[in-house]
Amino acid sequence: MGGVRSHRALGALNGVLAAGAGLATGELAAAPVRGEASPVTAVGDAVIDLSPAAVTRWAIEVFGSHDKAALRAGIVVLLGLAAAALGVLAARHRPAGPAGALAFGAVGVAAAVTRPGAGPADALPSLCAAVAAGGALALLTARLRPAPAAPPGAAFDRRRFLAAASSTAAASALAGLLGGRLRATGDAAAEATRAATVIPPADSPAAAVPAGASLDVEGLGPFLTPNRDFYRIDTALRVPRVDAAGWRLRIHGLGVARELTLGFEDLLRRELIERDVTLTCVSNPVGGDLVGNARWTGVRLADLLREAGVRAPSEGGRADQLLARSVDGMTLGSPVETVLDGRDALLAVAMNGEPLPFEHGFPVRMVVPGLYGYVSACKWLRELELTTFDAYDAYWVARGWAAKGPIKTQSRIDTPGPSRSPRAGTVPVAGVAWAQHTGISRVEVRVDGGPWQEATLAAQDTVDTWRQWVWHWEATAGEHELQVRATDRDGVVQTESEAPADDGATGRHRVRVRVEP
Ligand SMILES: Nc1nc2c(c(=O)[nH]1)N[C@H]1C(S)=C(S)[C@@H](COP(=O)(O)O)O[C@H]1N2
Ligand SMILES: [Mo]
Repeated sequence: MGGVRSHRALGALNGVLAAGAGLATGELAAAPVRGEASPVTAVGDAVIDLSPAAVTRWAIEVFGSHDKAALRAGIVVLLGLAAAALGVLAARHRPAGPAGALAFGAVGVAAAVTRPGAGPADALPSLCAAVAAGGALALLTARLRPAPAAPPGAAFDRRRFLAAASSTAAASALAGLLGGRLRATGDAAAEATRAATVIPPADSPAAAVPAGASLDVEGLGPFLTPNRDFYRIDTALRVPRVDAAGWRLRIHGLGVARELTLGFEDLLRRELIERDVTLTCVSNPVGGDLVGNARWTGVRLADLLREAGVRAPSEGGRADQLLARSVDGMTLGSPVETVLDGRDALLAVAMNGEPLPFEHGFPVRMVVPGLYGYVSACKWLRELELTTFDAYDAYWVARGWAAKGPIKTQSRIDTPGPSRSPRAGTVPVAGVAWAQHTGISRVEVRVDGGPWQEATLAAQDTVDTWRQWVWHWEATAGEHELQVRATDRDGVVQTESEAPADDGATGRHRVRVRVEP
């Protein structure tokens, strides 16, 4: 009986080894095609696209900026389990091995060729992966049987099996390493264009951040979020590495009198403005950290649209939606009226004084003060199409999110938190509040549901940025609940009703704090 069980375990091992061979071959074969065609990336991207909104929402909430790594790991684990089962099956019914490998390959091919910008060549990596996995499984399964010349009733040859298993593993490791090396070389070309990019000084620089905009309170982040700490939300399993030299932006569509096509250098030669804008994700839960503030440099989007002959709906223009498309097929739609209303909507080329990091959209992204990222902040931009909200639902809108996404007034307590227990006495309670393009006029804090107490506001940079605040609490020992609310410069108080709405979460941030005697 032990023989049967160990045979089963070896079958499972075969499946896992064959899957490894397939994945490594897929990575290697993707190198000359394109990164997006690698089976795991293509299937992962397709899973993201096909997932119901509730699932992606959950993934962003649970994994935040690590949702991609979690998905990749999930796919590999699931594939490993399925491959182990296939290996066990193949040990009994040999044809099941190649048949199963082909089935997995078909899923990879289907995912890869339906990705935005895919060509027929995108099918190759998954095909190669299927052939490698099927071949490896057939070979390893055969080794679980007695050698052809063995006397009848002989057990299988352990030594021959181990030799086949270890050479499969070694060949996979080699193919994987080579694939990784080739990909690094391809990325290096895009990295070189980014490294060579010199952003000219802005014609309209941002005013210096007022000295009083940053409060010196421990636990409060910097006023400008460093690029490496800036939150990242997108559906790209593999960050696009766009070569700026070949990049083009096309502006066309409804009501466009003169179509425009611009290269990266064309943008850099135009009038550049520099502005501080706080970006926020619609998925940011109350108290969450999917919000960041940066100094962006770029071209005024309104200038380009006017040049193309675009008019706002209030001026008789026919298009009410500006649809941005990225190189990875994402679509984001902003109201034309908002983009042309005089605010500093940008095609940004720099973030905090350096070319956009690849993760944040190199070479060019959109930034519109006052709109959530999913309806404005297109990264790796390649096309701007003028259309209507009736005619086209952008990516997230088609998945149940609101078509229009003005940012809701919010406030957050950054210190103290559940993880730091202050001592009784004067405790600074501090955080940030934002109401982009309107500005913050007041922040209040209360303890244990008591009366609202006015916090001290840090100096305002611009109405498009968040504002830090601090309140000095005479804390007594014990468990307490702190709560915060902000008021915008129109006098509107941040709503109390708690809703994880499809147009941005509302409610007030509460923090439980244990004060030590
Ligand atoms: N191409 C592309 N652009 C995108 C997205 C995306 O998935 N793909 N996500 C949007 C969303 S939902 C947000 S909140 C912002 C986040 O920008 P960041 O990652 O630079 O913080 O990018 C926006 N731009
Ligand atoms: Mo977002």
